[in-house]
Amino acid sequence: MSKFLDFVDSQVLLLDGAMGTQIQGADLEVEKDYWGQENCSEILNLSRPDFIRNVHMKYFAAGSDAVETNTFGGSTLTLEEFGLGEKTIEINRRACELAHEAIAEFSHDGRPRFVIGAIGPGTKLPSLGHIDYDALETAFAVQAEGLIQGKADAFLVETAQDPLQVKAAVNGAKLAMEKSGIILPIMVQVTVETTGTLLVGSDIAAAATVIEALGVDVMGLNCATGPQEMADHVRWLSKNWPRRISVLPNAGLPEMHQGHVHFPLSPDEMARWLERFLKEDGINIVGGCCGTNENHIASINAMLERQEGGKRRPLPVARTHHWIPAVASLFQQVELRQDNAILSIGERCNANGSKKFREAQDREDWDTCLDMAKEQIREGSHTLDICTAFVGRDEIHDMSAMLSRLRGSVTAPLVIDSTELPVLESALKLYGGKAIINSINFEDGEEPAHKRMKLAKKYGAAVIALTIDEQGMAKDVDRKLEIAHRLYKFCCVDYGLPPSDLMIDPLTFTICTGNEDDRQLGLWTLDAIERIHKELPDIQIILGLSNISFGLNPAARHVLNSVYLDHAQKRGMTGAIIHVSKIMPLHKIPAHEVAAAEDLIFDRRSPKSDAA
Ligand code: THG
Repeated sequence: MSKFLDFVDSQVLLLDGAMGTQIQGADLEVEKDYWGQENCSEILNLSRPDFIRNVHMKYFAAGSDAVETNTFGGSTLTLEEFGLGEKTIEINRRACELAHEAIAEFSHDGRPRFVIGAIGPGTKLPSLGHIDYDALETAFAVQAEGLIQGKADAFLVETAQDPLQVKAAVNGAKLAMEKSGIILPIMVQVTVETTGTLLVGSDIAAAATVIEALGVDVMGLNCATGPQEMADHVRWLSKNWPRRISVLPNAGLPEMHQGHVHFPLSPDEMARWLERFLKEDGINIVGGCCGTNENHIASINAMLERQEGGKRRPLPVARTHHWIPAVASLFQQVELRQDNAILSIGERCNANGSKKFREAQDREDWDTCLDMAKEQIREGSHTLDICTAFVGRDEIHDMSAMLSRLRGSVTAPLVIDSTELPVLESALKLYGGKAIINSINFEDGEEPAHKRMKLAKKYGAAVIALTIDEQGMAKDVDRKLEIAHRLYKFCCVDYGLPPSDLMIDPLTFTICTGNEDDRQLGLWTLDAIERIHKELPDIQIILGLSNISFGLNPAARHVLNSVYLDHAQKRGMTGAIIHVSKIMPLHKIPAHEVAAAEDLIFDRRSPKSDAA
């Protein structure tokens, strides 16, 4: 593991205060110091290295264990706004060097000190359609390359307002690490506004769900508000987030004083709040954002030293957390295991599963498609399956049209249903939530499954996996089990997908063909569900429920679907692709209809059942 993470695990780490506050308080000249570009602080790394180095030294002198590089606006895209895109690597490398030079000035005391490569959000948010994913990822990759060249000890993706931007920044950093062969820890800090959500509307649980799936080392909060307004979100992280936590508040909520922005919290007030987070919430990294300066950091440092009565930093306070496996939309988290219920996946936004959807899609009546999505949520769908595969139409175009509308207007997480890899990837690039990929299988061997798992890991998605292999769809119980175990090994052992994010679909076929060979298919699927649940208790098990009843009239389908769902759930199924409003509780179905459905399901033949 890295020296930086070793430090964080053995003692609370003090980061620095704001760079912006220091820059604003200085007497800098637009032409000379900013080369005529007053809003580009990153120029100072080249034009006034003495000034930036000195800011870092002030923070180290105040007690910081680490400082953030002056690279908040250092992605190629942001620098391009000032005609400096070409200098991205140089600016980021130089910024790190300045922080290292400041550290060198303190080498006499032998204390470890770190350089944290700051990566701000830029000015364009992908979930709002300002910029596309690829352009953003590339811009962050170049910035990260510069930070690596300057020998940053970790990346800090900070002041994040859009989870999709976080994905681009984290993946950009990973690309740069792959290119250089150097692995650094990644921290992500989100900015929760006074509204209680990120700018694009994500609550802390939604943001954490997305960020956890990216495999970062630290999650935290910075900017927008003071510590008081952050307290609920810090508490949420403390109780839920499975890894390390950082908290860098502003010095209170900004106030306007005679045309000037003023941050009200004194250094001591700031230190008291952080002490509370330290003791009550077990946070690992502290520091300050807007309005904090070296006096705030000195106060926080004194507070840390008081904890152990000496010069030693305190250990992070142990906390117990409970991470709940979930997926997320841009707005909220949805747990993959529902209490006494299945995770319902709305089936109707599917070109093959609904005539109404197919026709609306064909005339590009996206409002109607969107209404069908919203209606399913009103009816109680927890998530929505989206499939735009339609012969003669461009599936990527249609999926993108749907996703770019759904992502900002439905609160349910999305299930991307496509057999085409490029369709899956283009959808994931549009989606700021944690999606579910539907699906992978081994029909054409492992190569297609490898490609899909790489997407799942890169964009942080859960995965539906079908019990289909090179020999075809598994029908009997043993074959379903054999493929389920192979899928588990492939996804969870080889790719490290959390078992709770693997949703195995043991596939049910219609039992209503009248063919002798098909009568037991539903029964075998129930037995397979029970055994998979027993042998792989942590994974999810789902079905496309309506398949069971193809061929019957609609009223009979609703009964059979409802009865089958009840049995499957009792055997251990955790989710299903369904038409929620057509599912009836069993006590509302006449007993003889339930019995007839069960005769079909369990292949009990009698004159009565053949009449059903
Ligand atoms: N497993 C997984 N994904 C899946 C399936 C599965 N995705 C597609 C499908 N199967 C699940 N979705 C549906 C959607 C609709 C219907 C069946 C399965 C359905 N529709 C009616 C019909 O075709 O008769 C309604 C038609 C209409 O409204 O026009 O039955 O198994 N992982």
